[in-house]
This record gives sequence, C-alpha cells and structure tokens, in this order.
Amino acid sequence: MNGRPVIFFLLIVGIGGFWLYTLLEPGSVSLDSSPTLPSVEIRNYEGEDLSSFHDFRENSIKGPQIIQRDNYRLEVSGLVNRTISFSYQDIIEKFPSYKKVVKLNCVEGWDVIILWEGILVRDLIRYAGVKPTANTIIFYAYDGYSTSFPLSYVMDNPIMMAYRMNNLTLPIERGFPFQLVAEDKWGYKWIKWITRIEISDNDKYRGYWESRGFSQDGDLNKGFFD
Ligand SMILES: Nc1nc2c(c(=O)[nH]1)N[C@H]1C(S)=C(S)[C@@H](COP(=O)(O)O)O[C@H]1N2
Ligand SMILES: [Mo]
Repeated sequence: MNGRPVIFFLLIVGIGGFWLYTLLEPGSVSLDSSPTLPSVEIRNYEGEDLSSFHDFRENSIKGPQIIQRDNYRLEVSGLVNRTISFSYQDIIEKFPSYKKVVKLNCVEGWDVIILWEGILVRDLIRYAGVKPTANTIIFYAYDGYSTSFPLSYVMDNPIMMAYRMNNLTLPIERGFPFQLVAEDKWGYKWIKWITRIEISDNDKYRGYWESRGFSQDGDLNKGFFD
C-alpha cells in the first residue's frame, strides 16, 4: 500500500488539531474580545506633578455615599424650558468631555492638585434652556449637602462636573458619579455625589456650609467667612 495518503491524512489531522487547540486553550488570544484592564492613577500630566486621590481628607458631612451607577439619575429642574432626567451614560455620551488640572483648597488648610475630566455645567444648562428670571444655580447631593452660585459663574466660565480624576473613574469617596470642579472657590463649594441641579431666582439660597457661617461666594482670594 502506498503510505503517502496516510501521511497526508495524519498531517491534516495534526495541523487541524493544533489549530483547534489554539482556539480552545484557555490562555489563547482571541481577537474579537477586548477585556478592560484596571486603570492606573496618573501622578504627572504634561510635566506637572499631581496629588493622589488618597491625599484628600475625607470629612464629608455623612461620610462616603454609595450611588449605584445603573439607578443613578441627574435631574435639572426649576427655571428651565425643559426638565431633564439623565442617566450616567446619557451624560457621558451626550456632552463633550474636557480635561484640566485644577487645585482644590479646603478651608482646613490642605490642598490637592488633580487632573479632572468631565462635562461643562453650561452645556447641560444650555440643553435644558434657562428662563429669563433665573439668576442662581443650586446643586444638591445624595447626602443632603447643597451649595449655590450666581448662574453667571457657571455660564461665563468653563466650570466642570467631573466624572474622572487622574485617569480614574471618580472613586466613591471622591463623589462618584460627579463632583463639581468649582475653580477659584473653596473646597466646600466642590459638591460631590451631585443628584440635582436647580435653576432658580433665589439668590439668597444658602447651602450646607454657607448656612453655617461660611462665605456665600466662597472665593479663594477672599476669606472663607462673610
Ligand atoms: N456632597 C458633599 N460634597 C462635599 C462635601 C460633603 O460633605 N458632601 N464636602 C466638601 C468639602 S468641605 C471639601 S473640602 C471637598 C473635598 O472633600 P473630600 O476631601 O471629603 O473629598 O468636598 C466638598 N464636597
Ligand atoms: Mo472642606
């Protein structure tokens, strides 16, 4: 008997078997899936040294708040043309994202320099549309915290609502899903765990620390008492 067909057969089985092995073997590389690797915190951005998210002192009024990403809604209401209720994904997909290194200064005397990434508050507000009598923006959080600003502060400046810091999704203690990056303002204006934004004509509204004696405008270049 001619041995060549047998050798040929064995060769085909061998190659086919090896091919199947590479497909099924657990360590094999499959090209159609792209597993997500955990992000790493960055500590330098364009030559500038950054603080770590561990460098914050956690002293929130009720401790870290756990917000489930899938149940989360952000409401924008009050003196708007249309009330908004967005999911986490809606916000991230609908609005352009921006990055900036900004320092947070707490009245307790510590500060942190962080690369923030988020959407602009004014993009959100423009989407809702503002009624002519509005002059104030009030932010409310999951822990009952609140703070407010003249509407012009967020409309005339590129003020961010951050969902990432130092290349990480905002950690729970840092305000997941959103923290306001209230540039040029004391830390107590940087509200975390934002759940609702109200457009208002009540320029006398005072938030959590403001109603306990801290300055209403919270400007860094002034003292923190009125
Ligand atoms: N919802 C909420 N946001 C908050 C606070 C808070 O207690 N609750 N504390 C504020 C204060 S006083 C500071 S300095 C900054 C940063 O605080 P952290 O170090 O606790 O993150 O968050 C601000 N945002
Ligand atoms: Mo603070």
